[in-house]
Order: sequence, then C-alpha cells, then structure tokens
Amino acid sequence: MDYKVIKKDISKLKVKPNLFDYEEVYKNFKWEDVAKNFEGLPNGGLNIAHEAIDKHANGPLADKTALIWIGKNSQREEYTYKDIKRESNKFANILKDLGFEKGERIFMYSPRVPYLYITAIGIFKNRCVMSPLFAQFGPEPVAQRMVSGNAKGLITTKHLYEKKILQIIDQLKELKYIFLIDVDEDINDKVLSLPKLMKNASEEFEIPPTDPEDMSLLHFTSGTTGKPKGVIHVHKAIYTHWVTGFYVLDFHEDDIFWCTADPGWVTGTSYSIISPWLHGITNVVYEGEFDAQKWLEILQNEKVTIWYTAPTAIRRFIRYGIEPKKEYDLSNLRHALSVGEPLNPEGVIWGVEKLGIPIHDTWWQTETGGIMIANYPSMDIKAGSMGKPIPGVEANIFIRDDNSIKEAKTEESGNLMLKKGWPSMMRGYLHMEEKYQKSFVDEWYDSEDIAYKDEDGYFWFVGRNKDIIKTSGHMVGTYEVESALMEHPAVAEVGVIGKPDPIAGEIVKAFVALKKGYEPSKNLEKELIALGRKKLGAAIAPKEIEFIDSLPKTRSGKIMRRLLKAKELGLPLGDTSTLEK
Ligand code: 6R9
Repeated sequence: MDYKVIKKDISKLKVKPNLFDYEEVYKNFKWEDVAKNFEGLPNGGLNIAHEAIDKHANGPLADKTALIWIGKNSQREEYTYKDIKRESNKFANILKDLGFEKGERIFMYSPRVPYLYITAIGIFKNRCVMSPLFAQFGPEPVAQRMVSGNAKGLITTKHLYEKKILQIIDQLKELKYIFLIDVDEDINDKVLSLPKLMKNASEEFEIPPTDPEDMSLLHFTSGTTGKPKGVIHVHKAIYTHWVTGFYVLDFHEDDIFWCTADPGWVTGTSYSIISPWLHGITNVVYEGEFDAQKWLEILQNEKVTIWYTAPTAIRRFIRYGIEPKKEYDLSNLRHALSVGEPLNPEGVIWGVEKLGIPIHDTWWQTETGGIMIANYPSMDIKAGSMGKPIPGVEANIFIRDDNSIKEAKTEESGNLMLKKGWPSMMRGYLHMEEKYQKSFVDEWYDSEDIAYKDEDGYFWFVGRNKDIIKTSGHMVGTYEVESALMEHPAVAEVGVIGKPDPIAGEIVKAFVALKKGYEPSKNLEKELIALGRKKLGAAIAPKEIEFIDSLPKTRSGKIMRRLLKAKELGLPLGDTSTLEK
C-alpha cells in the first residue's frame, strides 16, 4: 500500500509531548508503576470517583474548572472540582439512603446535561454500576438493555420517561426507582424528582472500601454486527485511562480537552468523563448534535487545546468543504485525534491542510476499555495507519483457526489480538460467559478485526472480520477499497460490501455518498470504477457503484455495512437499535 508520511519535528511542537521516545517508554513500561499516580481510598482500595474528582477537590485543584458545559441553546455553565465533589456526594447519599447496594446497575438515559456527569461520579462513589444509553434510543433498545443489565435504577428526563419508559415499564421488573432530572416534584413514590432529592441530600459522603476489581461500568457494544452485549468493566480500568490520557491524548495541566462522544458510547465515558478528570484538566461537554459551525465556535471560544473526535465528523467537514483554519482562530488547538472507524488517509491530511495539525488515529473497542493502538504526538504518522500499541499493551496479528492461532508474517492480514492482562480489559459479557470465553485463545484476546503489521511495527486496519469480502479467491478488506474511492474529489463517504455472485463468489460493491456540489452520473460511476482499478487492480476494484444520500451509521458514527448488505439482498435488517435516525 502506498502511503504518505507526516513527519514530526518535536522541536516544533508547542508543548513537549509526554511520550518523547516511544521505543524507550514501551520497552521499560510496567503497569505497577502507574499505581503511583493514584492516591487510593483512605479506607483501602481504588475508586474511580476518588481519583478523578475527590483527590483534586481536596487539594490545590479544588477551584479549578473541571467541567465546561455548553447547552444546545448555547447556555454555558462551569463546575469546579469542588462543585463536582459536592454534587456527586449528594447523589451518592441519595443512592445509599434509598438502599442501592454495591454492584447494582443504574442506567442513564439522558441528553448530555451536567447531571449526567455528576451522577456518574455519584454512582461510582456508592459502588453501584453505571450503564449509559443514548438518549436517542427508542423504547425497545432501552428495554432490551435494561432487562439484560438487571437495571435497579434509572436516571432520565420527564420527556423520555413519559414518551419511552412508560411503554416498557412492565418489562423492567427489577427497577426500584426512576430519577427525573427536570421535575420539581415526585411523580409517585418510585418516580422521583432528582433536584428535590439533591436539595435535601447531605454534602458529605465517605466512599466505602472499593476493590479495584469491583464492577464500575456496564457498556453495551455498538452492535454493528449482532445483538448488543453488556461489557463489564471494573474500577481498575483507570490505569489504562490514566496512561492513555498521558501518552496518547498528551494531557498537560493547563489543557482544555473536548471529546465529542456521548457517554452512550464507551468513548464518552472513558474519555469524556474519566481520563481527563484523572489528570485534573478542564473537560468540555457540548449537549447539541453535530453542527460544523457550532463545533468550530466551541473549539475557538473555549480555547480547546486537545480535541478527540470521530472520522464521521471529519468526513462531514470534508463533505461540506469547510476550512476551519480560514474561518476560525484555532491557534490554541495543538492535538487532534479520532476513534471509532478507520481514519482514511484523506482525513489525516485534511487535518494537516485545513486544521493545521494532523488527526491522530486511535484504535480500541468497548471490550478493551481504553485506547490500545495509537498515533502519538512525537511519532511520524503513516497516513491511514492506526499506529502502534500503547505502552503496556502487546498487540499482534494471528491467523486464527477456531482454537489455535499462528503468528502472521509481516504485512500478512489476520486477526488483531491483544495479550491478556491490561487493566481495562473487559471482565466479562454479562450473562454470556461462553461468548466471553470464545473471545480468547490461549493468552490472547481476539478483537475480531482484521489488520496487518508492517515492517516498522505500525498496524493497519483491513476490515471487521465479518465484513471481509471473498472475491475470485482474494480476501478484500473494506478499508482499502473505501480509502481508494475516498481519493476521488467528489466522494464524501463510502461503504463497501460483498455481493454474492455465481462466478466470483462475491463481487465488491460500493455505496457512495457525494460531497456538496456533486451529482450522481454514469460518468462519475465509470470514473470511480476506473479509479478503483488503477489503485487496487481489477480483481479487488468495485464492480458496482451505487450512489446514496448518506450511509446508514450507528449513533457512534460507524458505517453499518451489515445493513447495506441486508438491504441489497432483501434480507431481514437484524438489530437496528443503534442506527442513527
Ligand atoms: C472505541 C470504539 C469497536 C470497533 C473496532 C473496529 C472499529 C474503532 C477504529 C476502528 C479502524 C480505528 N474501530 N476504532 N476501526 N480504525 N481507529 O469504537 O468501540 O464501539 O466497541 O467499536 O470499531 O472495528 O473493533 P466500539
């Protein structure tokens, strides 16, 4: 694969990166050494809430801004570390007084309002488990997740309660209380006003002893390929959140960080709540949906220094021909990253040209709890590569044959696997022990992503295992074909599938959404097929092109190739609960 290298000149970086010499740090890294960054609970153990909030609130950072919240109507609120400590203490007391016990799951089904971030910390303090859902989910996906997660509590809005929850309430047999964040009076003795409870709650709370292995989060996976699974995480995951905040996001004490993800997606909890607060920096949250101009205004006005977003957002900027640097003062922005999907070389280079800094791709999964493979501020970027494993994580490519694995050769595609034992590794799929066991072969966790490693140790994404196309004896990764077509100036987004074919087994079909100002035509179709042949060769190039307005995506911005395929073949659509509507 030909690629462009973005050279890094460390002397030109505004701030000296925490990861100065990748090879050196990687070689000497030990997870035990990370412990020194944590205080531990006075009565023993390790609790996310103490390390992320109370530790700072009890020290010199007490009056520092922990959260800048921008509402969808441009309201703006600031909370200090002391504020978050006090408010989360109140919620922890509410849970305790109502009899919520260790390990019980509290679901969150709310827009990105300050209460969401405050109650998350309160939940950890009472050793309950937080389980976040997208506010845009309909009643069915909510019921499915709450039932399988044994929901004992729910935090939501009056609107969502009346319009969605009431329809499914009979299914929520284990639910004890519902907290409504925007009513002043209780609805009945089970559906309570959170503001009223907060008014009367004590501001003092002592976190009970917490085992690092106690469950903290239950996250349902995106479900692009099947039924959502409840992924179990524990308090100890903060080791990974601390390390990746330090080395990958490159947090320094004066940073203002904005992760655009919703907590309904794991990125929005690991990196829009936990990691920045572990580092005592200022965290920005925006309640509204994607809006290019509004987003750029936030980057400018809040003087954001580090921005963590997703390829789908970058592609939207590209699609509408927006040139951030020309229109806004983004001089504070020094580091930009993305996750969730492959970042095509186009995206990395768009960053260099239009933002003034490259976008750094990072790879991880709900199951890994935190970033596992990344591009670092000090390391040259091979545009289109996911980068190298974080210190403390061993990644490799294997050819898997059920329960045996064989190491792949350099540049040979295979399953991307991670050596067991990093602190934020999932501890199970709730109620699916067998499925969990199947994720491991020997000492290795199988991500079910297909990738390869080059001679310099950079990892390259090929495609999700289930999306790999088999055409005339070739294995074709979706990413390679999509990236090739993305090079055409008219193309904004591409999703590729294998379409059954009596001769070839499958043929490659591409669904293409065009940039603003371009129209579908026979000519354009021919051009794209020709571009594919030139870049990929006739065997792998798409044989069919279909223009569509936009590609089906999950709420976290992932292209749902499975849906494109099901529609093409007239098959049942399967689970569409995470589909962005
Ligand atoms: C954090 C998150 C995980 C799946 C993963 C892979 C895809 C994520 C990627 C990427 C290529 C990247 N993915 N980052 N593919 N390059 N940088 O996204 O978790 O929602 O569980 O999804 O997303 O296929 O296996 P999750």
